[in-house]
Amino acid sequence: MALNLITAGESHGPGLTTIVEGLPAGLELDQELVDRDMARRQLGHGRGGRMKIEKDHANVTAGVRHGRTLGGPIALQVPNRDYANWEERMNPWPVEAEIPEVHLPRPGHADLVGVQKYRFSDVRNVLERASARETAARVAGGALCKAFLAAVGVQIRSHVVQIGDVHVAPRATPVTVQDFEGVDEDKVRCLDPEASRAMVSHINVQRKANESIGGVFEVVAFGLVPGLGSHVSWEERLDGRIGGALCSIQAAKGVAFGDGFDLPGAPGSQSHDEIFWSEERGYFRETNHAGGLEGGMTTGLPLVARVAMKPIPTLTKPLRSVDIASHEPAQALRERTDSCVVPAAGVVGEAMLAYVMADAYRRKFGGDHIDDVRDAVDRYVERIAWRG
Ligand code: EPS
Repeated sequence: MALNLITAGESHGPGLTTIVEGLPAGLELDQELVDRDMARRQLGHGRGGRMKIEKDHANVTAGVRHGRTLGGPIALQVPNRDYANWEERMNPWPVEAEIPEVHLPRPGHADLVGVQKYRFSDVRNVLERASARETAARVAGGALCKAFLAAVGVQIRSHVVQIGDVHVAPRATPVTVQDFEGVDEDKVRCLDPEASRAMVSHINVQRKANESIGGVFEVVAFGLVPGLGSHVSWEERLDGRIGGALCSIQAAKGVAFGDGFDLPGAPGSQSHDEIFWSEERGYFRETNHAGGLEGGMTTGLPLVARVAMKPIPTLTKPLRSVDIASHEPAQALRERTDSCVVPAAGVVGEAMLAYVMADAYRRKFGGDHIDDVRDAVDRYVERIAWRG
């Protein structure tokens, strides 16, 4: 049994829809938890005017009864408050008014290639769906995946480790779930207060200079059992599945697991996690260079992924482009925009990792009711004598 997560919706259309198919029946859900993640995604220093308009809330319209899943597809609706201001321009049906087309593609956005590929003359037909507004729908669905994972003892957290050229200080000890207490209160969702202050002022300086700002977030899953995913075929290797899901986030340009891009420069003897066994702990490791993945499978150590985000491509001082109607040089479309979305992207990363890991649990353990899933996990944990 695989899990599917589908989103639909345009940034300034009537709303976003998410369908999550494949969760077991009997799973307890909490509206609060969904809306909390929706609100967390709207946080972060560097967001623009749109976040003052939206206050995201997901209405469940299918698949749940009295707070428990029924085993069928679950549908979530997230209305776009801003639609009230776009009703003519984004109406699903023809309108009387003359709606001018957008002809100025932004370098770095889907705009130009999208109109070429889909035979459009109006860039808006592309940008509305390409917009990172769609991540609100992913987060709504991801919250359901997180609820499923929590029921089998898995927690997912994220934090920002770099904004522009400002990095967090290297940690003396590996990050734990407890370290994330209060991370959402920090303006850039960073665990290092000194780096956080420097990140905020970097955003302020760059924003004043009409720049957008990229960075890196880290997303961590705690409590996974060893052996999710598989080495037997490339499609089942979790490095690929997780990497694909995280790189599908708008503006994501790279993913690294564990020591990632530092590994090529390290000697082999310091790149792997030696194996130990004791009566008390069973198999254990003292390091996690691999970021919790070996041979495309979870090792049972925290799964640690870092995602590099490019500076977002809508700029308040636009780059050079071409008018697609006249082919004359022109400045790219200038729209209301965010300047830095890395803190929010971390929450989206949680949703994507939650989706892939929930899918991995569904594939490995099956089960029509959540208690069947729990029983199957318990039996497996007992068989491999995993102590967590
Ligand atoms: C986005 C542009 C901005 C962002 C939007 C993503 O929207 P607008 O054009 O309406 O100002 O605010 O993100 C969201 C609306 C959101 O909910 O995250 C883009 O071009 O990707």
